Amino acid sequence: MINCVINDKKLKVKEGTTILDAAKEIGIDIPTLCHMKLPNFNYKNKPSSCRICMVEVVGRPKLCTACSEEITEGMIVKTDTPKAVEARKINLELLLSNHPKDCLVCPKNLNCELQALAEKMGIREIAYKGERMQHKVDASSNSIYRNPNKCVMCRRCETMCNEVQTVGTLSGLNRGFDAIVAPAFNISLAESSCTFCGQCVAVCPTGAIVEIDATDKVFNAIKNPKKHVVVQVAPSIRVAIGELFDMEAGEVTTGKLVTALRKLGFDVVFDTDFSADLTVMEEASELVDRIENNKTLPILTSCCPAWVRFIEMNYPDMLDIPSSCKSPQIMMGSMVKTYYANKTGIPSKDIVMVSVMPCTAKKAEAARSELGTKDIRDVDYVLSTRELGRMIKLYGIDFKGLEEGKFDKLMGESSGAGTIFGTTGGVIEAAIRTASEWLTGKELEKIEFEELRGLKGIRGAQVKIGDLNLKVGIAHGLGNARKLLDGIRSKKYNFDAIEIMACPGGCIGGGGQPYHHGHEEILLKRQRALYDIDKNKKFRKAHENPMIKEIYETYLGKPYGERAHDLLHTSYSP
Ligand code: HC1
Ligand code: SF4
Repeated sequence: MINCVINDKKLKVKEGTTILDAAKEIGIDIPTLCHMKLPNFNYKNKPSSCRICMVEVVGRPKLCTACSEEITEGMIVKTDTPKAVEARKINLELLLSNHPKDCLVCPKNLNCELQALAEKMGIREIAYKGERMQHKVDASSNSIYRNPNKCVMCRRCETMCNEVQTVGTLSGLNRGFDAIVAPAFNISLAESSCTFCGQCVAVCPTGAIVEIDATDKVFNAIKNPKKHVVVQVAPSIRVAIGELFDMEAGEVTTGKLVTALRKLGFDVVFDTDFSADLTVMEEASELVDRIENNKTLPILTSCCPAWVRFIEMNYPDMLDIPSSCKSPQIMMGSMVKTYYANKTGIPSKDIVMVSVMPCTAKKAEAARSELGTKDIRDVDYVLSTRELGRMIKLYGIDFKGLEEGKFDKLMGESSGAGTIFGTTGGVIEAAIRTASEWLTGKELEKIEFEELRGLKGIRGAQVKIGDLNLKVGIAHGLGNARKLLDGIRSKKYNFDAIEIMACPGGCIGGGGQPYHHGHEEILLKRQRALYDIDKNKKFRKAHENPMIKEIYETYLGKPYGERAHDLLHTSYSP
């Protein structure tokens, strides 16, 4: 341990601790804009680009940046001297001078870390006026909107895209006023290698990278008397949306969410947890088929669209591995436009299917040409958790005080298996609960597969199913997915079944979720809440869900059968 003094307070810290982290240990919050570190998820940003965290080290003529400077034995640090505070303020003023001042209409209004710093540091006028950078905005994709004029060059997005996700779409270009973070040669995101995972969106401190907003389109559909608007909510929304309404992370808000959606005017509210159960039925059938008939293994889960785009672009030779199952969001859309349309007699052309997803890639997934026809899409519009939050606020709905509503019957009941889809490890655990009982013909003694849980980036476990030792691999974050796929190619890894989710943590950490602003505990609370919901569910295996049984008996026929194939499966192309 190393001794130091910060603002007259003595403390001991571990070797390698930065001044910023040491100060945090004793409750001193040094402001910063570029800093980003999530130890459980094993990532941190390149330090000291914003130069907001200036502090004085006694005996040194120059100030230093607290995020990059490590504590040394006997170091005396002062974070609150006029010299340090003044330097921080000047650096912030310089950033603000080159920033559009349209906070009132910015998508990040009240969520912007730059705005919050300006308020915290008492900025009341723009000190340096004059020239400003001028870049074109990029609205080329269905998912992500880039406005480089709001970029503060903190490079968090670049770190996420290159080091965590290893996609390599975003990097620093040009110098001086022309400096931006953008795809190579400044091509548009739609033309680039972007997977639309939205991890750049999740960490951008300003409004430089945000989701494409679909709220107006959804309001217009709701207002249109000729349209019947059906909405579905993804598993991880219910444990995160409360954060937008001053509730604790991980507070379960399922019933309030349903009531809020009805108040907004949606005609029918279905649960993506139901279609996650449907996915389990199909995916577990496919797994059993591949095992029993010696077909291609490993099987890879295919519900995460950023991950699907990643394998299509980077591993085109491995496209026989992913399951052919559509994702739960698309399965729901497909069932609504067929099964629900048949049952109700409402023509599918008059039904608008809206999804609320924690994810920006789900917007791009809904637009994939093979998922529907030109006129009748499986899913029409996708809202992020944040967009739904804005809609609820616009209508002045007191979310916290809402009574508990219930999903509509036909596709609203789910098992705990469907719910845990929202966390890393949950999709494969859900599939194994069902596959295991089908393969052995026996009821599981223990439903929870603890060995598949946790947050390690790449995990492997052996699951005993009768005489079979199923080798299961799990990766979350595309960088880990890359390592796993490379390991399969090189035969370093030998798995039978694999789950990959593009976002660190799975959908709980999706690019459309309420901003966690670097508080890792938020992701952990969301994860715990999903496992709690599962624990308290009446049914915990997809094949026991009575609504799932009914849909197969009355409409789909056999799982993995002909009609199920038509409606619930897809194919991939490089
Ligand atoms: Fe997900 Fe999924 S779990 S991909 O993480 O398979 O987005 O929550 O809806 O489709 O069910 C996301 C979440 C979500 C799908 C399901
Ligand atoms: Fe990179 Fe994901 Fe952002 Fe695309 S969405 S630029 S892949 S971090």
